[in-house]
Amino acid sequence: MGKDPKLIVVSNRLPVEVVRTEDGLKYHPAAGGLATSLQSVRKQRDMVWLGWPGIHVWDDKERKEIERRLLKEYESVPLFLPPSDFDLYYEGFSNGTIWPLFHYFPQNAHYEAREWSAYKAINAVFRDKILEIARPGDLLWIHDYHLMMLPELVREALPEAKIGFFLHIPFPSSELFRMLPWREEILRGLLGSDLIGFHSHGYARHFLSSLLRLLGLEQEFGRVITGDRVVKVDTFPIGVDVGRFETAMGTKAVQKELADLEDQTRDRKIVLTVDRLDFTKGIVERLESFDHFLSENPDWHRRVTLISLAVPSRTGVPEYQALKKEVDEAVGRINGRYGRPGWVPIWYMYRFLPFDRLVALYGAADVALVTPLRDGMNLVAKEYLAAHPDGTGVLILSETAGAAEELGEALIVNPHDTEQISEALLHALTMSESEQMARNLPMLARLRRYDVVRWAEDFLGGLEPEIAPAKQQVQVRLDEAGLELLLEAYRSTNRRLLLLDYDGTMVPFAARPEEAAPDEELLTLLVRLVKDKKNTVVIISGRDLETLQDWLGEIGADLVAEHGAQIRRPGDTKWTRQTTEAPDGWKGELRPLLELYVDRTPGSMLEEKTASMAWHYRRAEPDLGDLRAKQLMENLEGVIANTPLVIMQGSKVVEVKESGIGKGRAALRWLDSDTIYDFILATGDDVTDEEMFEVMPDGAWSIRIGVDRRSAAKYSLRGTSAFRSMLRSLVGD
Ligand code: GDG
Repeated sequence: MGKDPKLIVVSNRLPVEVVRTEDGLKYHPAAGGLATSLQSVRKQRDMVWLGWPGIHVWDDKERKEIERRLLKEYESVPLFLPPSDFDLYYEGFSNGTIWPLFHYFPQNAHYEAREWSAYKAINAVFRDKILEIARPGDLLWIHDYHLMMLPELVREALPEAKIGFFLHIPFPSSELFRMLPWREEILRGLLGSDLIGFHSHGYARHFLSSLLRLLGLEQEFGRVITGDRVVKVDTFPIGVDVGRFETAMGTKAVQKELADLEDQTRDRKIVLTVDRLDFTKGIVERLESFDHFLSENPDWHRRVTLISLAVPSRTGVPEYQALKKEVDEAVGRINGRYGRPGWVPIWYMYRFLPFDRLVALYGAADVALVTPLRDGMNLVAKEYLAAHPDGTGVLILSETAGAAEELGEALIVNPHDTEQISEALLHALTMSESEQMARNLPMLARLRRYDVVRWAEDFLGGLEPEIAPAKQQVQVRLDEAGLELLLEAYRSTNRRLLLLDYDGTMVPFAARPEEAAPDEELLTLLVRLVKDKKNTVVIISGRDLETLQDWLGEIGADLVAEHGAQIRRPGDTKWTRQTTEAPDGWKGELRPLLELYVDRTPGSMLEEKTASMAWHYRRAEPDLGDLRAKQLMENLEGVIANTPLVIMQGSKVVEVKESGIGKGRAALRWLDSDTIYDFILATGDDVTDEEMFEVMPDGAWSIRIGVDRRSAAKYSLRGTSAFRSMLRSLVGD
């Protein structure tokens, strides 16, 4: 096919269902939704769909036959999931834990260890199948809450894979999400992706805040660094195939349905609701609102019919059976109370309708009442608008549906507010056609622009390799070829200066600074570098001298502590304090202010060093920490104006220090010495290292560790483990 790489779409269910009937196996393709959206993608690239075919099959011959047909006719690869784990994974963990919790029904969620195990086991079955069919360069697009562990499982086996994940349901606030006993595992599972997509900005924000609060991972413009990888988090609100609804409205079949409907409802207004029968959809609450409307507005009796289509769902689950009973009863009660000969207020259908009939209902409805208590997006709202291309009709939409973020011109309601919904109904039923069009046409224009095809293309585009943002001084990422050049330069030189930062460069950040001690491998590497007579190795750190002494005192390197305030050369018995013009006693004056911030910010702490005082807030509640840091900086700025003190903000730390102390000035002690170095390497990760990069002579290898951002360094390396492997190559491993 085309030059684009193959796309493997992975979801719990295939877009085609295999059903066993008396006449043998039948294949029912699922219309609409994802299946349609990916039609146009199919035209541009090879694509296969991997998922459960909706049937358990034991007979090998039958399996082969299903496999053959699905691949040939539906470009689908069926995955026969082990029945022993299936219910625990599907009804259990997916629909009994994640579904209610993520829809803000924690009281409905249960937490069962064996369901969680089955969930992981089934995700691993998906992984195994992917490993069987994926080729290098293929794109993987994993869908939805049934498969949240899959990205990490695939990543472990295929570190170079391109993996996208899209969540179709809400991602809840971190306060809810943290109730899940396996919350960290789920987050790590998702972080195996390169791109994680959500319907709304709110869900993406919740996810990022869970990453920060539960895993301590920070984000920058939706990019999260985990280990050596960058994971992008972004918003892709799913659209509908507007053209399909417009076209359907013009067909004979739909027109006939419409005529029949009009015949039956005559001059009555139609209010329509369409949902899967699920507790998240707010069906009972909505019926109560309709009840309220009828009781408040007797003049609307006989003039309005509520057509309520409820699609059977998870019918084997007791909670869903109870819900069905509740809905049945509410409908019976309302019809009993208000119904008159010739007028049934609610027409209730509990079934799945063919597409034409559904479209006819959309077309006939004067009002669509879409009031889920929570919904990832809600396609019904969009489909209703698409079925009214002239812009007539009124959409009443719940503020807690993802769609509300895009469809702001609808009548937006709180799905729990009976009074408000009843008023919205009255407003909708009496709305002028010009107001209807003024509201709907802008929404329709948006739906046409960002339809389901654009949605899929947009997501897949986000998965393509990133073009570096056009920033000034973006560093060159040291790829294999670059590292080879560096190595060549290293090997062919004899007086080499290595200026190496410690935290964030040699070791990743730990939650507590004291936990970031060097491991055995690092110590061995450093000793080997120091032992090489051609090297001068300088560890140049912001750490206090005791820690540096304790951790690295024995390796024989030059040590620079506290950003240059203290220096110890190999063989020295003592550290040398670098002098500045700061008056004695400045710390005593500033200490009360800094201590005030420690008291006001739980989890933060004060560190005193020779020439500086640092307020650390890595362990504070993140938002409070950031706020307090800003306040502290402002406060300090006032106090230290016109003194030889400066304020520095590093990674989760605000530091006041004597000016004239810094890694730049410290580095100059070696650069300006009598030795002429023929190879200079400077590595660091944060703002305090920038001063060092700035004083590097031309020809030096200055390398920033971490994702690309503005820096005076010439090069960048992705993270501490990339740095570690560079060290290994330097010593010849
Ligand atoms: C999940 C998220 C998100 C319904 N009844 C009939 C019928 N339908 C079709 C509708 C619509 C679809 O089913 C329902 O889509 P929703 O978006 O409302 O809800 P979920 O199925 O829960 O989907 C949701 C969605 O994923 C996409 O990301 O929007 O928030 O929960 O397309 O037309 N179709 C036919 N007969 C019916 O009786 N033919």
